[in-house]
Amino acid sequence: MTAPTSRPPLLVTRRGFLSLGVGAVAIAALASCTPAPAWVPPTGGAVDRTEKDRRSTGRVVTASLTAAAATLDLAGKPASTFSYGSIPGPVIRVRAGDTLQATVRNDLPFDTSVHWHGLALRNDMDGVPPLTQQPIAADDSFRYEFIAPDPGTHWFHPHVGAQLDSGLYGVVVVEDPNEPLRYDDEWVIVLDDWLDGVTATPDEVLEQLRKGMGDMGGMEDMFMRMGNMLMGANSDLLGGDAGDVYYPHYLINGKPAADPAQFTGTPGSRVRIRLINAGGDTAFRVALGGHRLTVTHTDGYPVDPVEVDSVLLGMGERYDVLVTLGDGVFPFIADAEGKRERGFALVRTGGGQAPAADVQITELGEGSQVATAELLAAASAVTLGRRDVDRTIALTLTGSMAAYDWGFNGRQFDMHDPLRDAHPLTAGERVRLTVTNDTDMWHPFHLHGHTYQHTGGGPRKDTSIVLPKQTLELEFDADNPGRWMAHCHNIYHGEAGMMTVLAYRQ
Ligand SMILES: [Cu+2]
Repeated sequence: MTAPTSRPPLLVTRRGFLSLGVGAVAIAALASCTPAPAWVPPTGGAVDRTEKDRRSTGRVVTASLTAAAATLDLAGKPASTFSYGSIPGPVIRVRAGDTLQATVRNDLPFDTSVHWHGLALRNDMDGVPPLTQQPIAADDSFRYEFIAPDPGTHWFHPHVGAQLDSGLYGVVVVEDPNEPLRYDDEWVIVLDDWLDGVTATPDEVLEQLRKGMGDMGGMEDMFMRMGNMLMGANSDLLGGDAGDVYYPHYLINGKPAADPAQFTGTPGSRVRIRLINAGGDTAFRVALGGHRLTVTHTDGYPVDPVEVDSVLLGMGERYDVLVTLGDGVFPFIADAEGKRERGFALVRTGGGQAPAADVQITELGEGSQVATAELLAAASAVTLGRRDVDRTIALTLTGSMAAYDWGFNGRQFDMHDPLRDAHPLTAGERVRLTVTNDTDMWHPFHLHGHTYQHTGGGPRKDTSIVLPKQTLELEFDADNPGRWMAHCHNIYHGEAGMMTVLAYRQ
């Protein structure tokens, strides 16, 4: 074992012990008296008891997913990729309290898993190998089975490597048996940045990014493509650098702007739109030309309704909006924030000429109002009750594009030793996370297994944009024992090491 010369070695040999002096002796003694905490395992007693206590309807919904090679049609040009049978994958619908039994068959040429993003489920079904399960090997299958406790718009994707940046993603809608919203129609709209099978594979992108950019000598401010990297993508909304990966396409429900997805409806009808950002490295600012949007939910949880022109979604975030449709043909735009490109679709309720894909709309223009988490307040039914914080965990987002050494608290995560730097929790605690972004770039912070509330009456969420130099204070109740990832949902940052674990002590 090697250790930095400036610090005493962790394993103190007799010789080292004698030569290091009193301070090192004290450290060594302390280390030997503090056994590694015994963590709650992902399966067994505590996890089973928590599942048993979940409100259950007794109804079982079955789903069958096959992850396999696929071809995506990009306006007539085929792209080789992987999918769950379609892009996006299926929309799985359950009611709150139902048990979802989803069999995943792996016809991919590599290991995979399925993570159920946003669901506070039992730990052994969270889909994070090797932390919560063994990976699903090629030609093997795995059955996920869990109670889906809370209503909301959620989604699923692999939690292995950069697979999420292929076509492997789908939607889970947990319906509210006592749905308070009134609407005539519902659209699920999944946004994605696309490169697989066109410019590179996600693995090739990661390999290139890992080399780092080094010192660009000021060149990083110029807007240009360099291989799979995009330089100079800038956004005031995101506090600077908007993203670093070049994507040749931005998709709405699997369709590029050149062959736009179409949504049809009736003038005057009210539509609930469930928006999901399944991208790898792109925030989307979403608007419907000629319409205002009423934000009702984020990350599945209700907020006090707010009317806005557009909504900003970081990777992994979901927003539900209500819109009352006008009469005509309208552009639905998902601006790739800071990247000077867009996803484009059409909403048709009547006759008329379809707008061009590059149409400018006031809803995305100067002075328009954008919904971000800061603007929102949790609906009273889902606020965390007032109580004292039992534990504060400081998570600092660290690293740089130059070195591509993204991490937490200066440490890069190692999936082979996932509990190495785990932050301990005890069941029953009110926990405050202070998430500080010490980097020059925004990050979408995501916590598994729990939905926190932004302090000061903010929204309940599981994925939050953290701007450069910003600190978010997030609180949650530790009521779901197990080992849970907290990570950046920029798939390349996460893979480079911007992940950590919150683990319940036995
Ligand atoms: Cu990040």
